[in-house]
Amino acid sequence: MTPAQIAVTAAGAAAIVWVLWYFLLSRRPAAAAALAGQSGVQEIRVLVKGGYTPDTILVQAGKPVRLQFYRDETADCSERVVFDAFGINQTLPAFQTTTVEFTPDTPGEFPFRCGMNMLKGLLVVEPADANRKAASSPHKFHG
Ligand SMILES: [Cu+2]
Repeated sequence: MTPAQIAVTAAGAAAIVWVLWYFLLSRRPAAAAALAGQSGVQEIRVLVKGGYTPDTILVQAGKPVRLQFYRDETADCSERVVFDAFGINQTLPAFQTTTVEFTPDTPGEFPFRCGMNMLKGLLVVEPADANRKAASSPHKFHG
């Protein structure tokens, strides 16, 4: 690996550790969203074990969403997670964290589910906050 690749890998690992720490130590209610730094990526960790925890995920429209599904079981039921509205049908290996990324452009409520439509969750996309949007312009210069 080049130093740049190592740096990117290390940054990714640090981000994952932060997400784990954040959601394990801060006992949040059902809905949770975190804006991670200047990138404005909304990172949410979801525990997959007999269901989705949290099963309601609150995000803002127009900003990238990064869901970290940790599947803490081998039950076939939760083998896949499906977001019909976003064309996502992702395999979730057992005892691993799988990242699902997309950007919801329109506010609304978008169900997600397992491949068999037994486990269910809901992604709630709220209109982007006008003030926040102005402060996190994607065209901001990175020095
Ligand atoms: Cu299922």
